[in-house]
Amino acid sequence: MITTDTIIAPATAIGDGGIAVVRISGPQSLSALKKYFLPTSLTNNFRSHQLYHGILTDHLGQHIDEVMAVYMAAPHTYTRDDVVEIHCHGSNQVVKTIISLYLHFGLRLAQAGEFTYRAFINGRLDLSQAEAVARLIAAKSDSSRKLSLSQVEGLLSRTLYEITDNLRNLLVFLEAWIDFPEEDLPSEDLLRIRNEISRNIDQITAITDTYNSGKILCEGATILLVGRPNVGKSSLLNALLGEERAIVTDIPGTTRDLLEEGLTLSGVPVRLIDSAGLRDSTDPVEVEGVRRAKLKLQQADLVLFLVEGSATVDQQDIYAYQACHGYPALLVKTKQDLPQIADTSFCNFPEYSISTKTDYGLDILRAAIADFLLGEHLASSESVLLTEQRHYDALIVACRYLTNFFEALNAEQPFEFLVFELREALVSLGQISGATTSDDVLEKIFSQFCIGK
Ligand SMILES: Nc1nc2c(ncn2[C@@H]2O[C@H](COP(=O)(O)OP(=O)(O)OP(=O)(O)O)[C@@H](O)[C@H]2O)c(=O)[nH]1
Ligand SMILES: [Mg+2]
Repeated sequence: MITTDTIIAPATAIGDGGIAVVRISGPQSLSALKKYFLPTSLTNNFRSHQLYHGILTDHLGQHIDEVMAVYMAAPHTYTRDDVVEIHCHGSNQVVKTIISLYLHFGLRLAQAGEFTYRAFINGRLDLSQAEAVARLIAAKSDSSRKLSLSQVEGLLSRTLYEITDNLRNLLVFLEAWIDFPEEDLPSEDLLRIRNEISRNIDQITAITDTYNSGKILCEGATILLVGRPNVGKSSLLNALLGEERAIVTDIPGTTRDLLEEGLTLSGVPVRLIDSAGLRDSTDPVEVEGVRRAKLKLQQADLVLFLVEGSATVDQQDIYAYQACHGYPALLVKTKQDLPQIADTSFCNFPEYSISTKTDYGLDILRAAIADFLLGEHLASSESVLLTEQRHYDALIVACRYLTNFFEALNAEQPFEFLVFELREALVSLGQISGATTSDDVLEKIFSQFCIGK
């Protein structure tokens, strides 16, 4: 991708709005602005980072729109190149006219993510930060926003930079020793290297351990409500949602299909799925509902297995229990407002009692779900939480090379072997920051951005 020409794109979403912003980046930014923008102050000497009011005209001097414009001189800009932003009225037609005016002038329409790509190439962001920008734009929950922002601000990058820096120093040190094959490494150096590598392995493992939680906080967890007909699954869905979303009746077999709703439970974004009551039915609609519910079990991050506290446990409960067995699950005893007679000793999931009539136990259940899904990572917005599969994979590979290194060191293998493992670990870590990422991977990552970012 060429990175030295001047690009233009709408920076705000297509559609009607109060204002829209057109962004220009590259060496011709200022001359492009001066060519068609007539500031009310009649200045021709635009001060950087100052907003000017004026009229944008076309090449015949015809008014296009009354706008505000800002010129931002490199390097204190998003792309680190000269940037101009034109704030016009938020009409598609105005934006289109401005863009075609400047395409005619000689600017190029930016590709998706190209502004951020320039920020990356110019060293303003590393690759993991650029990816977090895309996540931030797409964030659908508050936790996802917070996590993405902390990554844009460099929380993960800084931690990985520290590790990379340490490994690089070790590499230089060991490479120097290769030139003296007849000499042994002093024992204090050996000890130091061993300690440092094992500390780095621990640091990386601590980060990879957060991947599940990070993914849940960013993308949300899937929770499936399971139990025999009439236990109160749809009632629980409604209670957690705070609205009468699902049909509730006292007729067993009311819910036939999967019903999915998004909500936030104690700060954790979840997709709650109500399902058909599990039982061995002959009704073809119900059979299909049960089949779908069982299929969903495999994708659930957590299963809520419901048993009616006010009824004796029967064969259908056992049938439903067997379907949930082996999946991460909590037992929820329902209808606590009625006399409790269910003997749940057949089930070894952690047990909670609720009533959707009195709201008894719902807060405790919410907290238990959040705790189950995130555990120790629940309140740790200050620490690194991994959200990208790509980062996770690279860290796992890096960790493997470091473990090989550690073993080779203990086995007193030649320095050449040690150096090889260390170099490979650094290549893997560099894939996260973008230092060693191949062009096609870069292209794939940036093409997922929206136009104008
Ligand atoms: N007393 C009492 N009744 C409840 C409670 N929760 C649900 N019920 C009643 O139990 C019946 C069944 O509730 P649903 O929520 O439809 O049960 P379900 O598990 O979705 O049933 P299916 O869709 O048929 O599988 C309804 O009559 C509800 O009013 C509760 O906490 N206390
Ligand atoms: Mg139901």
